[in-house]
Amino acid sequence: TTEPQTILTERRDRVGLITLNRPKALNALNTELMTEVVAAVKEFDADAGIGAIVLTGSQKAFAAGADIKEMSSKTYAEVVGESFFGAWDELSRSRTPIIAAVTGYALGGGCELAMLCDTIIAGENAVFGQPEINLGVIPGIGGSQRLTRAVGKAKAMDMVLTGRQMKVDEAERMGLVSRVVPTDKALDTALEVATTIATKSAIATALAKDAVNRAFESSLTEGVRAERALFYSTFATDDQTEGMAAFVEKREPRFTHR
Ligand code: CO8
Repeated sequence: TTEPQTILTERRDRVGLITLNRPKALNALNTELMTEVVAAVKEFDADAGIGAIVLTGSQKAFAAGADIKEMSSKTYAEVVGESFFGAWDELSRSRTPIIAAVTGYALGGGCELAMLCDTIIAGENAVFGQPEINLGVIPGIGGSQRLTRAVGKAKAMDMVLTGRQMKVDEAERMGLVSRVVPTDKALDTALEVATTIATKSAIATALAKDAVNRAFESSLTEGVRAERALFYSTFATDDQTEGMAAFVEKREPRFTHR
């Protein structure tokens, strides 16, 4: 396998860190970067030694969108034929929780990529937006759907139709991000959150993530039923036995992810 050219990857104990690394293009998402991020997430997800993944960019830009220079000359036949950017969908198949650490611009595909992650920790300088309308196109990596689910119809229509940028305080008020921290602390905070998650039972975190995601994929009755079945299934794991025994014995649990 060849070394990735557009990202950096690193393991920190049970946390996998992926850093977008096209600084000259403000981490614009091109096909190569997409392929490398998807491969890195798949590799971490398949690794029993990794319990959480952090995805980040630079202080200036998480990602300033899909690569407009790569896209601009494509024809309809080409984008349809190659299922342009379809591989991004594979990120939502990761069972390992993915945390976005967003500083600077998260625009267009960058905002969509952050929303493909399970939660977003933002620095004070973070800026979100879906500016595709300014280019004569519309969001294409789930933005119209995930932004609407995250912030509701009125805000999503406002953002998608005007293409305006949303500063971090508005994004926090809207529930788009889970925490706002000083810009130079965003990555550290995301790594701390990931480290906390990675100490839990990996089976339980995967089931918990699945259960929360059901809220977006099903009716309330179906979602509650699915949650109950997933909850019951935790009683087939060693980690349930260990977690409850540790509580009763007033000690820290030693999860084996079994
Ligand atoms: N694509 C390609 N290159 C980019 C992009 C981008 N999205 N954004 C920035 N760059 C490049 C610039 O061209 C520039 O390169 P160069 O030095 O060679 O001219 C370099 O990065 C630095 O950018 P700026 O000089 O513009 O930096 P500023 O600090 O002045 O401005 C901004 C920063 C405001 C972020 C500005 O760069 C900007 O507006 N960028 C474009 C934002 C945008 O419109 N993003 C949406 C793109 S469309 C999209 O994401 C659609 C996704 C759906 C596709 C799905 C298909 C199925």
